[in-house]
Order: sequence, then structure tokens, then C-alpha cells
Amino acid sequence: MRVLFIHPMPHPSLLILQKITYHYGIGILSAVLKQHGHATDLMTMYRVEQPKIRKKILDFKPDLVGISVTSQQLELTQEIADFIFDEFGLPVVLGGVHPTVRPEESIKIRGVFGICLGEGEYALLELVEAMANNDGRRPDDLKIDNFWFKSDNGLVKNPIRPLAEDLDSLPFCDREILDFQKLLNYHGYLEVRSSRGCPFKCTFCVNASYQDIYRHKGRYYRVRSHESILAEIDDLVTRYDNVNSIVFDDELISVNKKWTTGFFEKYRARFDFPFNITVRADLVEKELMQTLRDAGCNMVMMGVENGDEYLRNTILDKGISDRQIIEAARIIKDTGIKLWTFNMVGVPYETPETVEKTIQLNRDIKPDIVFISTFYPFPGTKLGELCEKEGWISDRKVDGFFSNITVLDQPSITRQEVAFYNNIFPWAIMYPRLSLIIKLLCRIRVARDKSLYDTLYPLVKTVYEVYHRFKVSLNLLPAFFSRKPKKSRR
Ligand code: B12
Ligand code: SF4
Repeated sequence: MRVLFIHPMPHPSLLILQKITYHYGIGILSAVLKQHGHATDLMTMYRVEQPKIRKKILDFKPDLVGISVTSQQLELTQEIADFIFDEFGLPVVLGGVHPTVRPEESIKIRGVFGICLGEGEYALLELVEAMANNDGRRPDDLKIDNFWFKSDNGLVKNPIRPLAEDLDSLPFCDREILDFQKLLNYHGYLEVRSSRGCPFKCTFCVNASYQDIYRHKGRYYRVRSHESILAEIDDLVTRYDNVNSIVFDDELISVNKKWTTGFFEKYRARFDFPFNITVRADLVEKELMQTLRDAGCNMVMMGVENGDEYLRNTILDKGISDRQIIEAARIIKDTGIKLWTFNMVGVPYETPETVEKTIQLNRDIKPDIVFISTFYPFPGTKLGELCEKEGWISDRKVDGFFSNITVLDQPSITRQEVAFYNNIFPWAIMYPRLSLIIKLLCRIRVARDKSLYDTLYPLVKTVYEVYHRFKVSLNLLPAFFSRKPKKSRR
């Protein structure tokens, strides 16, 4: 059987982002299908380009189309699915985060034949094999766990199967489904995942929902064996050139200190690639950081999220104090590892004062890179539900990968303030005086509902975007891997 995967992406307002995305979910689904003798291909798109889709379908001749859907790409997914169904009559199935947390909404799309909730490896394989054996296309006969199908008798809702217990039993992700060498030539880093899930339950993240969906279906947080990950890295650096560094793209790699320490001791003995990983402040310890540094850790990515402790812990449920963040940053920097903080503006109940606290906390801990994103009320998260209940969501649409526009109209902070703080965030940390000047401009009125800042904003925005692009492309990517490997493998 031949399966065409489609990855609908946010608009790449930063062009660079279009080139840096490898989709693990599709990679692993494709690997499992290929292992069983099926053929796969991939299209990545941020808008419906009918001639391109037409050409791909005519050339590749798929029997099934599988689209991986995140919530902000639902509308685009609908356009793609309807177009393929109308023009070619091909069965289209959806999978990924959105169909998992909003199945009823996803299955309603006209051109969609079925949706997969949760992990898809064996569900998709069963569907493809059923279709290959020609006992497939009658949805009522498809008893495939994790899948919902449309049928003349209504919806066929098969139950959720247990979680894949042994991640090592899965093949390595298929990187051939796209021109992976081209990607590496471009950015030089390998993304590797060592685990699935996360044991925490922050209210802005889908993990909490997944834990509910998978209750009694096995252990949610699972890690691969050291040997499996090392073998995958070994395989990749043998097959591909221009690997300069590695990103461990797990939600959290440092949950189990013993596992992490053991892994990086082995990694150090075999590889000399600098790497980046994600940590939680409450899991940062001196000894662990030293082990990471000795193994080549160049930078850790740590969520600060918000500088106000009440918002961070009661509203976002992060469970991390200011003191823990400050102490973690100190340990990380003392060890000689760079720090990259992740922050949000416009979270529920945010006020200008709480944003100022986020800015101040970042100033105090002096990260090497700060990242600011605007809060988005993702479906399937507790905060998404809260925002819906409060009636704060005016429009779900966002434009671009990391938009500075909030979709919330909440009483504690205006949309303009959220955009303003998003824009000045890195500057306010680096140059406190500049942010004071900007604030002053906001106070000077040029009209009743317009400040001098509003008038200057288009110019400020252009300057900011040029600066941001410049910083992202010239500073962020190469600079955060500034340690060139002495040799690639030991
Ligand atoms: C690593 C990661 C990234 C990486 C890689 C993205 C990628 N697409 O692989 C990068 C940094 C590029 C990235 C980018 C973004 N991400 Co991201 N990312 C993650 C993270 C942490 C892990 C994803 C992952 O690799 N999981 C492991 C793989 C194996 O699982 P999977 O992809 O879900 O696929 C499995 C199943 O879903 C299913 N499946 C998936 N697709 C399909 C298709 C078919 C046909 C079938 C049958 C099954 C199926 O089978 C797969 C194998 O079991 C998740 C958190 C999470 N828990 O999911 C957030 C997450 C997916 N990201 C999110 C977001 C919002 C984004 C961005 C929009 C950035 C932003 N503005 O925040 C962009 C663009 C996303 C996009 N459209 O591609 C949100 C999505 C929320 C939502 N409700 O949609 C998540 C859930 C984080 C969160 N906020 O909670 N991300
Ligand atoms: S620690 Fe990170 S991955 Fe885990 S639930 Fe919180 S935000 Fe999500």
C-alpha cells in the first residue's frame, strides 16, 4: 500500500522555520509502515497549493492520505482533506494532537474518512493492512483500536489501545521521508527523542489531557534504553554528513536523574557532539549539570513561563518557585552551560505588572537567549477550557509560527499591551532604559485613543522583525551551537 503523509504547518513568518522542522510523529509512522513493506511519501505545506498536491498524488499514486494535525492548523487541514476527497476520492485519515483532544470536531470534516486518537503506529498499520487485504473500506467492519470512522450508521468509535510499552521495539524514525541531508546541510543539528510523555500536568500543555485519555492504559512517561538512543545517533551520523550537534527534543529529559546521568556518561564515551536539552528548574542539580557539561552540553532550555509566582504556580500549575528558578540558573551558569529561557505573555489573569515581573526575573537570572511566546488557549488544556468558559476567546486564528497577537480579550490586560510586551520583551531584559523610553512614549497621547507609541509602532515592529530575523538566523542557530565538535565520534 502507498501512504501519503501531509504535515500542515503554521505560516513560516520566519522563513527559516520552514526549513527546520522534522516531524517525529510522521517519521515513526512511516518507519513502521516501511518496515512492513508499504511505501510512504510526505508533503509539508502552510497553504493549499492545489497544483502541487495534484502533481504529488498523480506521481505517487497513494491508496491512503494521512494528515497530522495540530489545533491551529485545523482549518488548513479541512481545506486539504476536502480538496483531496473531492478531486481524487481518496480516503483521508487524520491523526496527531487535535484529533486526539477534539475528536468530535475533527471527524466532522467532510473529506475525512477516519481519525486516529493518540499513538498511531500500530493503529495505522492495521488500517493499511486491512485495506491491503481489501476488507477495509466498510467502516463498520474496521475494528481498529484508536480509530474512529464515519459510517452510514453514525460514528464507529473504537476504544483506545494501551500505550506502546517498549519504545525500543519501534524502529528508528524514518528520516528518508524528506531530504534529511538537505536539512542537516542547512542547520547542522540532529533532533533525537529519548522519551514519550511527561509526568507533570501544567495547565497550558496537552500532557495533562493525554494523561487523562490514557488513564489505565499503561505508563504515560516512557524512556528508551540508553543503547537504543546511542545506536540511533550512531546510525544517523554514519548515514548523514554535516552533523555538528544534537538537540534532545523531549518534553523533559532530566526527569530520572539516574537514567540521565547514566545515559550521558555513555554518550560522552562515544560521541563528541555538543548538545542541547530541556530541563525543569526543580530538577537542576549541580552534579547533574556537571555530568551534562562534561558530556558536551552546550545549552539547556528551561521554562520560566511567568515571573509572578501566583500565576506560575496556581494558574499555570508549574510547581516551581522563583527561588528554584534563580538557583537553577545560577547552577547552570556556574557550570558553564548556556541558559535559554522560555517565557509566556498574556496568560490568563496576566496584568502589565506580572509581565514586568517576568522581565525582572529574566534580568535577574541573565539568560543567554530569551524566548517569548504569546499564550494560546489550546483545546484540551485546562487553561483552554477556562478561557472558553470565561468567554475570552474572540478569534482562534493566529498568523504564523510564533505570533505576538493574543486571541484573548481578558479584562486584566489589553491585546495591545500583550503585543507590546511581546515585542519589547528581549529588549526590556537587555536594555532596561529602552523599555522605560517606550513606556514613556505610550503615555504621550497624540489622539484620544492613540499614544505616540501606537503611531510609531509600525516602524518599531518593522525594526523588531528585522532584528528578530537577524538574531534568529545569525545568532540563535549557529551561536547556540558555538562549540564545534573536535571529532564527531569516539
Ligand atoms: C517536539 C515538538 C515540536 C517540534 C517538532 C514538531 C513535530 N511536528 O514533530 C517543533 C519544535 C518543530 C514543534 C513545533 C511546533 N509545535 Co510542538 N511540540 C513538540 C512536542 C514537545 C512533542 C511532539 C512529538 O514529537 N511527539 C512524539 C511523536 C511520536 O508523537 P506525535 O507527533 O504526537 O505523533 C503520534 C500521534 O500523535 C499519532 N499521529 C500523529 N500524526 C498522525 C497522522 C496520522 C495520519 C495518524 C494515523 C496518526 C498520527 O501517531 C504518532 C506516533 O504515535 C509536543 C508535545 C506533545 N506532547 O505532543 C509539542 C506540541 C505538539 N507542539 C505544539 C505547538 C503549538 C507547536 C507549534 C505551533 C509552535 C507553537 N507556536 O507553539 C509548532 C508547529 C507545530 C506543527 N504544526 O508542526 C502543541 C500543539 C497543541 C495543539 N493542541 O495543537 C504541543 C502539543 C505542545 C503544547 N502546547 O502542548 N513542536
Ligand atoms: S513540564 Fe513541560 S512538557 Fe511537562 S506538562 Fe509542564 S509544560 Fe508540559
